[in-house]
Amino acid sequence: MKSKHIKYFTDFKPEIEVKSPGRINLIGEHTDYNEGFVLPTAIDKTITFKLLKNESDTLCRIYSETYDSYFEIDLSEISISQAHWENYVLGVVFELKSRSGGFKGFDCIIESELPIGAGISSSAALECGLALGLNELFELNLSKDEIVFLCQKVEHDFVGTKCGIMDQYASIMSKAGKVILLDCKTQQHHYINASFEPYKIVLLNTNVSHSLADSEYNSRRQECEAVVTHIQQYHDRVESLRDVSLEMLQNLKSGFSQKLYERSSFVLEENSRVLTAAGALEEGALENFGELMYASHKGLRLKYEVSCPELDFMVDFSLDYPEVLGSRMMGGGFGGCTINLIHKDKVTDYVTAIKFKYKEKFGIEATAFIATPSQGTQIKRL
Ligand code: GAF
Repeated sequence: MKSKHIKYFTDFKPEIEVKSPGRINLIGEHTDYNEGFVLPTAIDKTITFKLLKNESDTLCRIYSETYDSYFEIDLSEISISQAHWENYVLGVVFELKSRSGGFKGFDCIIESELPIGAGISSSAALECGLALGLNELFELNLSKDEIVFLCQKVEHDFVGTKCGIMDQYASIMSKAGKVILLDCKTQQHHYINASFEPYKIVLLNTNVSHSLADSEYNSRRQECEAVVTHIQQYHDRVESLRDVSLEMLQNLKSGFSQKLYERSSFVLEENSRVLTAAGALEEGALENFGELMYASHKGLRLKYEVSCPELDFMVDFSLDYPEVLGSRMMGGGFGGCTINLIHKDKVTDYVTAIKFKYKEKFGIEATAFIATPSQGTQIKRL
């Protein structure tokens, strides 16, 4: 990286600072792109953006120590980059510019506390933080909802992951101390107190990220869509798996493979688990909540097939520990973190024990941290 850039960005006087959080999801995996339910919230780890308009009509300069990167964008010709992470930035700039004539050159520093590939959605934090920051810097007046969908589009078109809206929604809309029960079909949402006392939400990072993640993610989405297309021949009001009942699936299962039946029945069951889990949380029935987390993992592992040996090991390990109420893989799968509810007095001992056994089995250091349900994106004019 050229030192003149580092020097410039060291003396930089930003106009806007944005803190954009990662997210956890208590339950409801692979349901969002099927227009189902999820129960996520933002966490207390963020990506920080510092932004300043420059004098140019077309030049944007992006600097990041975390990503060990400096690059420039020419607003008159934005195209997909070979450097994977740059595409999140390029995509946001492309989408904002195509929606607004008032978009000009800017300079930006990006620093992150979010581990990449951990399943806590550093990608949505990156897109959403930048989009909201630029929205404020250039007074583009896009609503938060518009930004959610713009960032999802960036992920589809620039990054190639055909994701749902959960991550962007959680990163932007979360409230401190709450989880969001989000209906991904209507975007109706309801905040629920995240009162897990005396349990803590602990993330255990396998520190593996299997390369299948992106391609398998997109193929799961296609599998679900194939089932919907088949069912639509008989039920014309069906738009997504959200509109399908278990009875409909069973009646029509001769029209698709057993594998597709497993995939789609998982989605239907997971949707129903989210609603039951939200009710359990409101009633303080935490043991029920924990059981639903285990059931979610079982479905993700056996029916949806998005888990991996490292995640399964962590979840299985917890079964012998009564201080763990629930444990499951979180996010897209094939690596990243498990999310666990662990009694606050036992967190340290439990984490020590699992790290030791995990290292013995896989030769990899697991990492752990307590996640606190936190406020969504915060923007300051400086
Ligand atoms: C990833 C995606 F980005 C989300 O949209 C969601 O589908 C999740 O995987 C699985 O629940 O985080």
